[in-house]
Amino acid sequence: MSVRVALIGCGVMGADHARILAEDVSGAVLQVICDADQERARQVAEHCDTKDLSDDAEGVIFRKDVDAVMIASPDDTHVPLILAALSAGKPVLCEKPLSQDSMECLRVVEAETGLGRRLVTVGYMRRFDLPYARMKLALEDGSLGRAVMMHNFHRNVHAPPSFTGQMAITNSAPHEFDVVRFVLGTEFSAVSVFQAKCGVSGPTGAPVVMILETYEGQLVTVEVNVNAVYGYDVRAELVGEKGSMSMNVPSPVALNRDLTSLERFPADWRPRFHEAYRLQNKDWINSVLTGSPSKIGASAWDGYCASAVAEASVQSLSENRKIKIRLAEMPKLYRI
Ligand code: ISE
Repeated sequence: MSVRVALIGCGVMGADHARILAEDVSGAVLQVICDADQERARQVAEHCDTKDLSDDAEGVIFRKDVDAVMIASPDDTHVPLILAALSAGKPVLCEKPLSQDSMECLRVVEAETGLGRRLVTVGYMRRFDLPYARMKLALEDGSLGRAVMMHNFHRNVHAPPSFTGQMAITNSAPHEFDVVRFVLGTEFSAVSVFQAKCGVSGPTGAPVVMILETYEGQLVTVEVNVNAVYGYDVRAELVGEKGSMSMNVPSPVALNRDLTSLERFPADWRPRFHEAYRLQNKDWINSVLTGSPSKIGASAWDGYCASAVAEASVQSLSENRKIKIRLAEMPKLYRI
């Protein structure tokens, strides 16, 4: 049995998802690739041996020969397309963020709750990244003791010119907001945000540091620097009462020669998280085949939480004060 997938959006992420589905995930068939830029869609389709192209996003969602929908189109199209997929009763994997507006995220939560079954997965793929999974396991098996703090570093080489300083918070940091919730298994209660002063930032914004508190009394730091220049460097250290766990990144190997130890940083997130994307997409196809929601993949509720924390963080930065994070009540559908 296979899952016929409609892919909507084949920019950087969509093209990567297309290749992963076509080459790395058995049980998935790329039934149709949809993009406003038909030439771009044709190139991706050719590479993935997909016959059918379209520029009608809503149309492909309702096609009878489409079983599931993958959304990798611009952020502001995510919620309308997810709502269409829900009205068609089709499972959907949508790239992060669910929406930059937490109230808009709640529209998806409400629609899915009304359906009474979970069909939405949000592409916070770090849940499938081995180092984060090992941290979660170290808390579950007691080897670290109770979690006390988690320090997170999220550094991009350069952000695109369109990337304002706030997008370091609304576009990049939601990865940490989600994966820290996943690892610690708790919610954030407050956030304080600070921004450095540095010349290199320009319109894309200087580095930001967020200090988050959890309802369990833990402290979480998140540094996002979208102009780190030296490499794509994403890592974390989890501190427990019995010890700590840090990540050996960027590379699983170091080349040692000429009195030097060399590790290379990737230029962007795709090499660093290739395996996480593959596992996420494989897990999603399996959940569609079995009809039971993933135990790891981020739900619409998780997508709402990440966006709500991002909004509070933007408010903290602009008002230069600590902001309490107040979430809506979690519907029963999302209680595992
Ligand atoms: C980008 O959208 C991603 O999702 C990457 O994983 C993240 O590292 C990058 O900062 C974001 O801009």
